[in-house]
Amino acid sequence: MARLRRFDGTTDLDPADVAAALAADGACIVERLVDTSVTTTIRDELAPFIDLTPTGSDDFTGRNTRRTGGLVVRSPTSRAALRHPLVLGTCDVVLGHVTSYQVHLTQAIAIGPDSPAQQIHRDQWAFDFFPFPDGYEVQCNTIWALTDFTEANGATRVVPGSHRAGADGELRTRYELEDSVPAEMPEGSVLLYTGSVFHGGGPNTSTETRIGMNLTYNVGFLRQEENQYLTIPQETIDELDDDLLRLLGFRVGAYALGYVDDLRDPLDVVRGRQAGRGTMGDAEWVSDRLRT
Ligand SMILES: O=C(O)CCC(=O)C(=O)O
Ligand SMILES: [Fe+2]
Repeated sequence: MARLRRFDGTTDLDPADVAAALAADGACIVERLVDTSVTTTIRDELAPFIDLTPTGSDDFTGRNTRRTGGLVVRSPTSRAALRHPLVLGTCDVVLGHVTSYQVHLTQAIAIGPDSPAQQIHRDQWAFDFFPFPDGYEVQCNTIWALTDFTEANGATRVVPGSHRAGADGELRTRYELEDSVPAEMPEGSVLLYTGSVFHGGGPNTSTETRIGMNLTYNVGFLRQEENQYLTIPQETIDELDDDLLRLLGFRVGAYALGYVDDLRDPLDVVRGRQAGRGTMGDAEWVSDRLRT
């Protein structure tokens, strides 16, 4: 069984190397990318919300797993992870074939003791199982270890190389737990993986709760899984800078996706600015395409 490639997050890393590992295997691990003081703060900020989150209602979401969203609102410290330069640099490469990408979802996943494994899946199945061409990535994803991830406590399971297994369809039940390896990593590390690689939450046979922070990104022409416009209240919007809001989807994707009324930029709308003549997305790129 192939192992996952590992990088030392305490050294200076080139996003191109991380992206190359994703192209080769569909997933890789960057160990200790943030200090445990950061993950401790995020855990503390989220604890009251995780406590109030109900457990999942089916096997896929996990009947003893709590999925807590809205992390940009609930954990100010998670915002730095969301825009970590190594992660965004990797997204720039993995999703470099599109005009823009955005945050897809933010979710703390707390897998409680005695949880069975989640079904092995591709995250891109969320798009109604559309069979994206092999090699065409629509998502670049992370799971940050907010606790240590061990095989026993439910470390994410990944099938290295399965991102190139072919387009979807009959593949749906192709991989089982035995085909996967556990993404064991110390707290503060991050697992990066594509939307195409087969993976799933591992079985938690321990007495601890495993907490991961799933921060994912998708191409600007697809819908976001977590609706950021209704998740982030105006008070929080007012605290965030323009770049982070754009990353969260407060922008026009491609040429014209997501504008407001008279072709206004969503960022102008939430900032209370009157737009001039309407802002299109990547107009130059589109006019080039129209010419050729
Ligand atoms: O919790 C995990 O380790 C993975 C969860 C997952 O893959 C999912 O919910 O899509
Ligand atoms: Fe997943």
